[in-house]
Amino acid sequence: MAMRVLVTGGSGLVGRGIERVVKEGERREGEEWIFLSSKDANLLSPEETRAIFEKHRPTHVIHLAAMVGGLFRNMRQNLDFWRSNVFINDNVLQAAHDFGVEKVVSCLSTCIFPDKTSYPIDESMVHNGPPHDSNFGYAYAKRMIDVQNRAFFQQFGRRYTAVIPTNVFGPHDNFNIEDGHVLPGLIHKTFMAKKEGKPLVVWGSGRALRQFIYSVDLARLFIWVLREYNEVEPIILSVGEEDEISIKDAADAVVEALGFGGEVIYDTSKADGQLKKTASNAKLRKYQPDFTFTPFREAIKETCDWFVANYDNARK
Ligand code: NAP
Ligand code: GFB
Repeated sequence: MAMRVLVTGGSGLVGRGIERVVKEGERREGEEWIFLSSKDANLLSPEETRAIFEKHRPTHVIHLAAMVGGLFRNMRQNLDFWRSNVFINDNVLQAAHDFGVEKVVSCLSTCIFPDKTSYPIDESMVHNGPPHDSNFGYAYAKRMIDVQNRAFFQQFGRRYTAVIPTNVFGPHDNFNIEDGHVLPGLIHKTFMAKKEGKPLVVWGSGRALRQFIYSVDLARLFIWVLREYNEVEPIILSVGEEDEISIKDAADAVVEALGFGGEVIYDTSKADGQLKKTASNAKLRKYQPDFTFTPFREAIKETCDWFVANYDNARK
């Protein structure tokens, strides 16, 4: 029987990427894909969560809905990130089980790994020590998804799993400068600096290292996981260690993409967060040796072009 896929968090950065690739050909004959926003159901409410599962009776779930933010929002709201995400995750996973959903693919993040760790980080290390202090609320809430998946398998034989994306960027991101992630923040700030003839202020030293994955590439890998990946253990979805770049490299790419010619200043009074969280994609490569990622500068250009063209309606 063809899948009926419920995508929680379908209106966000990752959800919109999945919606795009589904519409562009990934959807198979007879499949139904339903993309939810919080207007369809507030997943903090067990009743609203059950009602939306009752309404759609999905066979599969991609669970993206979460309270999400960049380094600085996490540093301000660790309790909110913990509570909201634990409630949303428990409501969704329990409803999936109660309504007999065959498979759920949830979402962790490479920023939830132990702060003190050897490199490269791999999937076996999720619980090997406390996460970085900047986002411990979010990190522990996300780790509980993995705990719950293992418990659902042991107690009920459920094959619920999770992916571990690295930092994601792309169209439909949250471009809010205070709350968002680094790339949308830099795109928004560079756009404003160019318009106002002011310097671009990059926060931190620019020395922190990150791996970035384009939302459209992540979307393709997500659909492959939904269809083909059958482990309960999570899988890292990231570009390779060799594609890790500095925040300065990222800023330079945004400056080039937007044609900004002004001064770039580094405000070192602002935190760098984790200096590195280098993740290995060896497990992904074992399954998908030929997958090709969009070149970073090409993806940045596409994202900047989208932002400029959709400035009025973008989340910012
Ligand atoms: P996003 O753009 O902020 O989207 C969040 C989504 O969750 C939105 O669709 C939002 O609905 C929904 N949502 C939030 N609270 C909700 C609630 N109470 N009830 C129902 N829906 C709710 O986030 P994203 O970047 O796409 O992240 C998607 C997933 O990827 C998350 O699980 C996140 O932890 C994970 N992830 C993201 C990154 C990254 O760099 N962005 C990296 C690793 C993992 P509304 O549109 O109605 O607000
Ligand atoms: O994407 P980001 O906010 O989160 O990146 P993390 C923070 C890094 O970018 C720090 C620098 O080194 C900042 O100093 N940075 C420079 C900026 N300019 C800016 C700017 O304008 N905005 C922002 N936000 N940063 C997050 C976790 O860590 O990773 C979340 O806190 C989430 O939980 C996310 O999982 C994927 O990569 O540091």
